[in-house]
Amino acid sequence: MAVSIQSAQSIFSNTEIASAVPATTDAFYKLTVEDQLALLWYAYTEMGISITAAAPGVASMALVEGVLGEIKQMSPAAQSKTMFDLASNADTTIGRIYTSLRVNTKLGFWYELGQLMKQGVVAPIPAGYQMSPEATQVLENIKKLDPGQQITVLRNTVVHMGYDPDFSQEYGKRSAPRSTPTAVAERVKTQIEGISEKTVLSYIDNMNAFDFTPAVGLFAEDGALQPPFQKPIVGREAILNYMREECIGLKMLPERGVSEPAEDGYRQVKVTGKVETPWFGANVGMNIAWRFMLDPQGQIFFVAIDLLASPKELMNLMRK
Ligand code: ECH
Repeated sequence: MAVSIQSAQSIFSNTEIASAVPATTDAFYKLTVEDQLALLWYAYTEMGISITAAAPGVASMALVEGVLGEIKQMSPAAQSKTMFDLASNADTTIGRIYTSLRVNTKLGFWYELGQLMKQGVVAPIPAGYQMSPEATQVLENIKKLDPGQQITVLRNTVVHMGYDPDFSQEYGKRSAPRSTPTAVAERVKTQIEGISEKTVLSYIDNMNAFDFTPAVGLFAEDGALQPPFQKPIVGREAILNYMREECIGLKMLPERGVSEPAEDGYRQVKVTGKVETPWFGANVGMNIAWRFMLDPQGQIFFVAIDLLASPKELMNLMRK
């Protein structure tokens, strides 16, 4: 059977992914919007991990200063309604502006609102608000997740707020801005125990330097990248756009891996390690696996990035 993206998706199929994340996210969306907002507030404020001071730097906050200023001027009731409208995907001007923002700017926007809520400048969740038993259960489930999984749930909810007239959340529909790569002299060369494939090492080096053009050059023309819990993004152009949107400030810390021949001269490589987001820095290390399928020319035909079920999975390099 010839290698296809579909067949590559199941390499190292015994990798245990954090399926609690989509399960919790599904349960979250069954709640009322009032409960969703209250739950996010409690989850965010009680999580015990904090956003690093430098984080909003990745967020182009100038783009939302106007909207934040407008919200500050509103009555408390109008402020609550604005948040409700965003969370319920209502068609409002602010909802449309929000949808046009980059992911990091959306996160920065809610970060600022959270600060303003703490200061009492923006309406807080009403004191004594009683969440439904279902919402309390979802909150309890979130608290049991590991920090990397908790921030993934939070991020997903923020990304899906706002009003999108044509549901065009897909990559490739709008182009993301270029970034400035780290100067060559400041780059550190990655070493991964058990891995000598140049393609894999260069992938990590370029990603850590935010040098996305050469990173994408490592992919086959019709290669694919599959982010956690998502469908594969296919083709160099779409992958480049995705990286510019999602990968600024990420720190990849691969630890170990295994490499073995696959059919038709392909090679399958699994690497495990940590990834840090600029939002939480070293406060949260997400446990990650990269499952690469390299073509006979050594190009990346497919790579899946998995959020792992538990730290124990970092040691799971079984060949299956
Ligand atoms: C308040 C109450 C009202 C409602 C809301 C509130 C505010 C919430 C706030 C939430 C902030 C959340 C944040 C979450 C950040 C999460 C970041 C994550 C990043 C994961 C990245 C990974 C990267 C993997 C990849 C690799 C590759 O090799 C290829 C690319 C890629 C409380 C006011 C809403 C403020 C800041 C989870 C895993 C390794 C696939 C990207």
